[in-house]
Amino acid sequence: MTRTLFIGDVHGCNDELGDLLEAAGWTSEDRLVLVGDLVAKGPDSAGVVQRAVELGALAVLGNHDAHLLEVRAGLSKKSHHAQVARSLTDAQWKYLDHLPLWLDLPELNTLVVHAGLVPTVELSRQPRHLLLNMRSLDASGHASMRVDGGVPWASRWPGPRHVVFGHDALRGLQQHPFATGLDTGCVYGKRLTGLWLPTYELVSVPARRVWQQPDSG
Ligand SMILES: [Mn+2]
Repeated sequence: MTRTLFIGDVHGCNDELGDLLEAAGWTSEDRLVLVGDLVAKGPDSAGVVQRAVELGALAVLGNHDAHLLEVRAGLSKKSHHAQVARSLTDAQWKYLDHLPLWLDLPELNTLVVHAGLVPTVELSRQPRHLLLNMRSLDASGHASMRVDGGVPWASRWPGPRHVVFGHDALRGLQQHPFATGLDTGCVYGKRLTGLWLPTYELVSVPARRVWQQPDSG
């Protein structure tokens, strides 16, 4: 079976992405899947998207990728994202334009989403803003973007499909029976993490520096 390497939130950390591909022993015979938030916060968003284009990587849309598309559409004016928007080529925009909210990889019995899935809701009815932003389920089972006052949504995901996701750098690596969270805060100076399927082998590399302070949005 084709090996597939899933990689957590890159956030413009293109050098670390290269480091991780090398450390993992990824080759062009393998498949590559990015769990969203390719862009923003880090030093080289355009470089990350360019690498994704060139390597034929699959990816899902993250909240920051979505925000960048909104900036281009004139729906948002966040200055950092506007700066990133000016750096992208037409081919790179086209790649971001086509990112799905989730990926279904039946041959691996796996789903990929940026932030989370509400366990009680069927896939086609999952609200977009939750797919892009949720982190927890509160005591009543309602989805929440917060990390306090609730449990990680993935700890309640019943399977049988395994879900690979990102977005929750505060909690870091999450390994639940039917879900793996891969955002280990590279852009905050921590690590960039990958997961090989079907073996479930983890690989990670350190950030080259702190690119952004965690509380700065
Ligand atoms: Mn995110």
